[in-house]
Amino acid sequence: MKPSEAQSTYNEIFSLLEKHHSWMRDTVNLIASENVHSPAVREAMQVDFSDRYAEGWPGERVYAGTKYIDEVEILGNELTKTLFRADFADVRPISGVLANLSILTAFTEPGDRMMCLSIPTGGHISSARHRLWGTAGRVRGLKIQYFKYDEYELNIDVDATIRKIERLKKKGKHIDFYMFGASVFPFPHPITEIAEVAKGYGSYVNHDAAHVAGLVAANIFQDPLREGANSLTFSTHKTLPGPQGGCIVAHEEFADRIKRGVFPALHSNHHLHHVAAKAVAMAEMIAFGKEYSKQIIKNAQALGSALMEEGFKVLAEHKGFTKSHVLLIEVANSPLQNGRAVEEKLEEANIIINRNLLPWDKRFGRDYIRPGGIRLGTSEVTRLGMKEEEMSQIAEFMRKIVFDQKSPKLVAKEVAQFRKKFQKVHYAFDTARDAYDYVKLR
Ligand code: DSN
Repeated sequence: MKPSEAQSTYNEIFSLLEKHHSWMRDTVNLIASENVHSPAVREAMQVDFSDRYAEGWPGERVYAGTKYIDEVEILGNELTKTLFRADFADVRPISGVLANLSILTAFTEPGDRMMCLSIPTGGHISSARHRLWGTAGRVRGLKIQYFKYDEYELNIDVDATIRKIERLKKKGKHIDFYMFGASVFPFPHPITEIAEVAKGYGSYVNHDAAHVAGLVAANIFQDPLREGANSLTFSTHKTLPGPQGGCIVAHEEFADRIKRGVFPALHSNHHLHHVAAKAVAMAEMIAFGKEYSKQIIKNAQALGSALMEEGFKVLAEHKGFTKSHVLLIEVANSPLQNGRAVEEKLEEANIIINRNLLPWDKRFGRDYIRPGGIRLGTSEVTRLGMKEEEMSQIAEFMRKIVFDQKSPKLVAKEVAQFRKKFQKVHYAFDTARDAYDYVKLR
């Protein structure tokens, strides 16, 4: 490539970035694992920390030049401890998967056995088996057993799981590690009774709160460290609206091993600008997290009701659809027939959602390419200030695409018009910039 061509590609990159920002201003984003962070979090992410090294723990660094980095990281850990009511916090993991792998590295050996949720029942790929290239199976070499799952309740079946644990134990198949948490997580997991059995056998219990970290922080979903979990791993960019990244909180007795699982085992340098941004997000959540999280849940429940009224089959109606930010909807019997077709048509209409396997999809020969369901989350629309009334409007847009087969291009215009009023981030100290402003530094 000639230098002049490099310059035009360089220009094209920036043009694509600006187009993305401009598109985000017009869209309704209902991806359950995403959110929009505040201008303050964005400011913290673009500081010089991104060019520095600070391997290790504050006060025990392998590099010089870290005096301010250390102070910010200590503040980040302290804010996280306050927010999660925890003795120990480590804001260094650079993703949720690496937070999980750090814990698995600290508390398991290859060949150990882990119990978690399967992917069709909401489990995450970081917990999956060797043959699925899951992190726990393929990278850490763990054998995987699944929690028994109640497809109607959309939750772990406690009695059947305990019977399974005892049955496996009798066969000499001890479970060394329990991973609660999920990527489809509408209802709190029943940790207490299972953790009691697990701990009776000397096993370790972690809760992967990636999706629900903000709700756990606000103490309105579940409180895993008080319900029997030894530690909590999570990502910092879902219901907790920080930068992309991971985090661990735990009871003090597990701190030393966790620190070593993070460094040196899995991170050389961690991402210091993201540590700064995480610290800012934790402060925002201490101040605004309760109010924000309550509205996320109210909006998810309102969206569930509104979608039912529009003709969608929203799961778990008998329990009010959800107690978190997430909804699961069966679309296999809709005119579009599968989650992928729904995802594609809605995207054309400026509504961003994702397709999702339903617990029973495999039995109907469906896979994750064309699953029977879609998953929706209300974290981002809530951050933009939307309330229950707007959820009805969103459900109406979705009905026009999925059931009325209206032109996505026309609906896209209506969605963009609807979005005009919701351009600021709420639940933050500073909101001078709009949520999706493109900030030029060149
Ligand atoms: N894959 C993400 C999700 O959408 O749930 C979690 O990492």
